[in-house]
Amino acid sequence: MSSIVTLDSNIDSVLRNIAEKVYAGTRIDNHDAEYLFNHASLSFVGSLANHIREKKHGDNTYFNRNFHIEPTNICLYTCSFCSYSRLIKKRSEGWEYTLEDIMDIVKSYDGKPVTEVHIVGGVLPQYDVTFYANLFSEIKKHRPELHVKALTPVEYHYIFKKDKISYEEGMLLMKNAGLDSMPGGGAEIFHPEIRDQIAGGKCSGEQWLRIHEIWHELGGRSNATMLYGHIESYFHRVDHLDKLRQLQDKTGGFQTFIPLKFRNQDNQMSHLPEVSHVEDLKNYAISRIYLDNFDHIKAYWPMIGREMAQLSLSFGVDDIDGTIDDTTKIYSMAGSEEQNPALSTEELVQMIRRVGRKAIERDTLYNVVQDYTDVVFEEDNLYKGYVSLPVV
Ligand code: V47
Ligand code: SF4
Repeated sequence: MSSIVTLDSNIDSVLRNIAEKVYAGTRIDNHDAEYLFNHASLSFVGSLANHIREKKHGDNTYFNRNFHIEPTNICLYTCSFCSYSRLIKKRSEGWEYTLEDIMDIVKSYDGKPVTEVHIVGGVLPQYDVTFYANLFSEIKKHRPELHVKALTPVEYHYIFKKDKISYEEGMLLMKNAGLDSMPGGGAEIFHPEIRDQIAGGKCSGEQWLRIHEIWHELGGRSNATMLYGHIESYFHRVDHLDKLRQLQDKTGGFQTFIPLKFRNQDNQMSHLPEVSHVEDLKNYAISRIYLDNFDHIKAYWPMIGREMAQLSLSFGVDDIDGTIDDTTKIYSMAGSEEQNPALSTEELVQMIRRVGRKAIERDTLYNVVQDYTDVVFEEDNLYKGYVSLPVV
């Protein structure tokens, strides 16, 4: 695929200037990004984002083989967008896994070719520093090569404060116990005007950023997210991206940025409508254009659905996460199209191929596990000569 944009002579001068910056490889500023959100067409931002995506990765589109473990869905916090948490009052509707329960889940993947376990869930007092340190070292003892991507600054801030240890001491302890990387959750919207209204008393934007910074200083890698499409304005989104870009300039420790679309089923913000697919694609594209120092932009398919994940690959996205194996409930409980998210490796590969991209299985740190370009599946013969193909 190639992306060539010819600039219409009638194009507004601000947009022309932004396009020239992008083609020259120059960074856009916050005003530019807000201008794109407010005034640019979908095709305009899409072309620029696709140009950057192809410059960085060509047609390569990454996925991995992973599973999630959510130790509990009961939580002390009360984030107003959360459909997943059962407050302590409704404890009977929730689950609280013991270390043994979690190890049984890990062991159920023995012999399967997964490379990553993603662990994240609610915040409760019994899941403390000792619990998680023991859990990480048990997983490593059992399956040393399995990458442990676990917990966010929401949990770390809570457990370190409870144990009266500093972020620095705490993150070092986690690293020594076996933590390999940190997922991007808990970021929501950093700006206090919004965060104070939606984040239910959990860690601040500054604390989220500081814990990632310390982790990066220890040599660790992590991801970053942004929960968009609720009560924030474009100013707040750009402010969020700005904070991430600044930290990335300092540490270089972020791998992937994952925009997360607010889903409105069964939460305290259910009265808000969800944003359109056009808005989703614009948001991916502008994130790709603005975050010039992030290698990857990920569309999380259990959240936006398979077809939107395919479309996003023309709007700056180069990664669609993993096989998941129906092990996360965060999005099905919030109203996602994907009620039982699980895709086989073949299905993920076909999803990527059917929009003309190359499927590359990666590990968590983006080392190539397998390039599927020349791999032929039985289904390829079945659909030979067909004009319309199924999504997967
Ligand atoms: O922080 C919760 C979001 C996040 C809703 O790092 C919601 O590879 C939309 O961060 N509508 C957790 N979003 C998930 C997460 C994640 C997912 C996949 C990959 C990675 C990675 C990280 O889910 C939370 C919150 O922002 N969330 N409720 C909702 N109703
Ligand atoms: Fe708890 Fe996370 Fe839900 Fe907030 S988003 S209530 S921290 S489980």
